[in-house]
Amino acid sequence: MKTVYTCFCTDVIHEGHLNIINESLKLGEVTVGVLADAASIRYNRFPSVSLEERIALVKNIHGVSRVVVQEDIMYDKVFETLRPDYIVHGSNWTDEPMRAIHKNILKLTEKYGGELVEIPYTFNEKIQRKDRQMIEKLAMPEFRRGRLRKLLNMVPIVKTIEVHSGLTGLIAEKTIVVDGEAIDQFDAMWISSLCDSTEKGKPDIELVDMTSRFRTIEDVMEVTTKPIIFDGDTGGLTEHFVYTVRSLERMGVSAVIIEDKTGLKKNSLFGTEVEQTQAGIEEFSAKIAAGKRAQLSDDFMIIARIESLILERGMEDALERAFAFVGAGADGIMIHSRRKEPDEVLEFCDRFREKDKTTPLVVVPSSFNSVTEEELAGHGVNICIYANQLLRAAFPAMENAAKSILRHHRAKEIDSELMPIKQIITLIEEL
Ligand code: SPV
Ligand code: MG
Repeated sequence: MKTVYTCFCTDVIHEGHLNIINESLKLGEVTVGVLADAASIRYNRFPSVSLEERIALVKNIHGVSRVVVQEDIMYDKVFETLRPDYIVHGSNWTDEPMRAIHKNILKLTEKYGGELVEIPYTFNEKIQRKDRQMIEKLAMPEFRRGRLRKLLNMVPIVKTIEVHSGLTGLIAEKTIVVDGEAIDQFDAMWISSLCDSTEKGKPDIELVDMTSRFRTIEDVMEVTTKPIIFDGDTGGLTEHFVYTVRSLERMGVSAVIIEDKTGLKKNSLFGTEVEQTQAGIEEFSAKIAAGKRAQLSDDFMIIARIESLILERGMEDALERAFAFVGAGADGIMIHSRRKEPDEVLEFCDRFREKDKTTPLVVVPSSFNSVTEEELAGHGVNICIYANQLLRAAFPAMENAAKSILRHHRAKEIDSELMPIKQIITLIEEL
């Protein structure tokens, strides 16, 4: 009997999948691969049910002889180990990353033999509704909040991009790049105080109040499913911070990062060019402990950010603070620097990891931007935040458009650099 293999990357079984199984059964004995979580988040989205549940769903389908876990979205291991006579796949190859997968399967059938059988993709209103339900579920506070902790156990480094609006949220949510056979997308989003303030034409000095900051979170949440890390500045008064923790948890935010500064906060990238005061270890530890006491859910994280390197107080001070803040209950440590090179940050991470193997480490490589995610992960970093790049990309592009219109007294000259009108009017899908 011939062997047939098909892979499911889904949380629900609908008529499209049943059709694939029925067509596969006409060819031989059917093995179904269930795509592993880590591959699923790179290729598509975070699964809304566990791998075990997905396996059970597939096992229950009449006619399926065997279920295996497919670890990678590309089929190399499938061919090496199973050598199927037929690979059955939906014929939806028009966009990336499907095109890359198509290429990969064709390459492998050439090498190992076997035949790709394409089944017309079933897509109707009922299936579309199911798909939307899955996405909506991922966006719900209860489901979204705990996802950062899950990601920390799943990926070498949580790649986090700054967002400050619904539109930038969509970029973080949907941008996928295909590089040969590697597929990548961001894991999480950072609501930066710098970008949230700048977007509103305000300086980054805790002037934009929490109500407004929360409104930004809501705008992002409305159109995304990925977990959110909130830049909580200094956390404000401890008496206020405890309420902020509750509100963030309720909204479904995964983590807040607060920095050990006191008084008027200025952006860290000014360093010692402006007057900034670091909070005392005891004072800041008390704020963290109060936040942890106020927290209701298990999954929310309070991450302590250390400004000793920014304020040139030295490595020993940074390390002393890190261990003290972990002792006070911090769920993670962010170490910041504004040097051009990553050396001091990497040294901090190495020395921290000598004593603490588990507490998540967060790094924001804005000035030391030559460092790669892989290098950071190699030094024990768990979360890498690209804290301001989307806003810094947008401003010069918008200013350039404004100048061109002023110079030419019309908009024709800038048009070739702009998104086509057809694209902007269809960019946001209607329900
Ligand atoms: C932010 O993005 O607002 C940050 C990171 O806090 S930094 O601007 O580098 O201080
Ligand atoms: Mg900030």
